[in-house]
Amino acid sequence: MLNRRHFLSLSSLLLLPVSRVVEALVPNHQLLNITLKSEKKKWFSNYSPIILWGSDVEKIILKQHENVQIEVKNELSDATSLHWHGMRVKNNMDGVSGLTQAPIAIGSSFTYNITAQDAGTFWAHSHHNTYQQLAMGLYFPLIVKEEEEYKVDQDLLLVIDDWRINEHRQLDLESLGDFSEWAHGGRKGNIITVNREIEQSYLCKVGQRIRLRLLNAANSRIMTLQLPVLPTWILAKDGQPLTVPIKLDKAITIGPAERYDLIIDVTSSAGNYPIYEVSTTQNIQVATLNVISGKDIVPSSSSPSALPENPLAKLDFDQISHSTKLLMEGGAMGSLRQAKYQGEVLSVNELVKNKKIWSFNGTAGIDDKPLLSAKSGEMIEIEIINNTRWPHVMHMHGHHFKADSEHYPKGIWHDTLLLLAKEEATIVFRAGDVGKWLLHCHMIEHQASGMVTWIEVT
Ligand SMILES: [Cu+2]
Repeated sequence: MLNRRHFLSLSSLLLLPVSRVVEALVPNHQLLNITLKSEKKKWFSNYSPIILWGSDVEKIILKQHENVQIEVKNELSDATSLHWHGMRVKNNMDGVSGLTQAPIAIGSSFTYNITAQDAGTFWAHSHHNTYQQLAMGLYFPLIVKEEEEYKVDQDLLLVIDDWRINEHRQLDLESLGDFSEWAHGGRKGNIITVNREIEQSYLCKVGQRIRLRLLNAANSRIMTLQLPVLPTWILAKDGQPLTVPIKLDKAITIGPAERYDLIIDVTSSAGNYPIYEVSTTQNIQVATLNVISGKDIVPSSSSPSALPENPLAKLDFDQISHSTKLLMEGGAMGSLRQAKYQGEVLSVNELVKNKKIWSFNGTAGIDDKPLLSAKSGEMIEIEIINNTRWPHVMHMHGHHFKADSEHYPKGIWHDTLLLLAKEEATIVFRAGDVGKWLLHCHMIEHQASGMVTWIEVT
């Protein structure tokens, strides 16, 4: 039986305009056109629609190995660029404005040439004035389907975001750039959406096996999701399959930009099964699985099979050619006294005047020199030392790595890694394509205020 709340959310779903899901299913050089523009969402009755930044696509679905040209037209009121997070693209397609491309000016276009090397759950998001543009919603998910279909009864995608809303029920733009937040845990929103809607509900049937793709699109909120008590496994992380799916029997923590693919077996009876975000004292209901009777025969709930491996280069831990440290310092209650900024050593007071408060190896903001330079194919090891009182979520562009972190199943791949306050972790990867690859904190206010470096592959 649907209660009134769920009836409202289901009926509002039916009234939504049909948005565009671009499926590029014809291999080889298909051209997609995407327009970046503002969009209106009727989230609050009795208020004008809220205006977000987005695009004319809801998501992109590609097939593994497919090559596409994606012409991105910028109809926003600011220059921009798109980064294809987790996708192993050529460096000049990586979308980092100021490093791998000039920003796409207002009214102009840029064509990204992308080959979907790996199947999995990825996303595209702004990499220009990111702390503003990401907070305004400039992103969309990108799913690369396995060559051979991985059979489930439903494939659900939940892109979870938090938004800062003001008293007029519009995006609170005035608080963008609040430096106190930058020096602490970053910008947090006051409402949570799934797939850019409030109170999403998903219809499932008893007996179904569901692939649930989770993506944290927030600027800085580290989310902990309490899923329904149903047999659940982790199938993939950051787009890369686990060799053996691992049973999940507790809440799952997802840092900004991280993705998880889960398998959930709906073995219980009909009813509403909420998903809560429980990282704060408030338990926020973010979505509901609305389970109705179905197959009648409840599955035996056997472990799901693994996804086929993606063609990542194998790691050889005995052949590491480059070993370096990355010391994180700064932030509120930190010990940072000075740091190099644009070639000059500045005191903390002077750094703050330049909106910098975090450093990597004594440098705040991007440096002319890379953290390290390696030849394509060489093995790299970076020991990350979080000597701050804050968590950070490190994202390596263009590469997946392994890490000796205790919070994650052993031996899995990441493109984004959560490090808690004072934690250390060593990441190991093989240098990929030639170019300049960014390495930064994906709590985007931390990136903006200093936590960014890059590696050079020659
Ligand atoms: Cu950070």
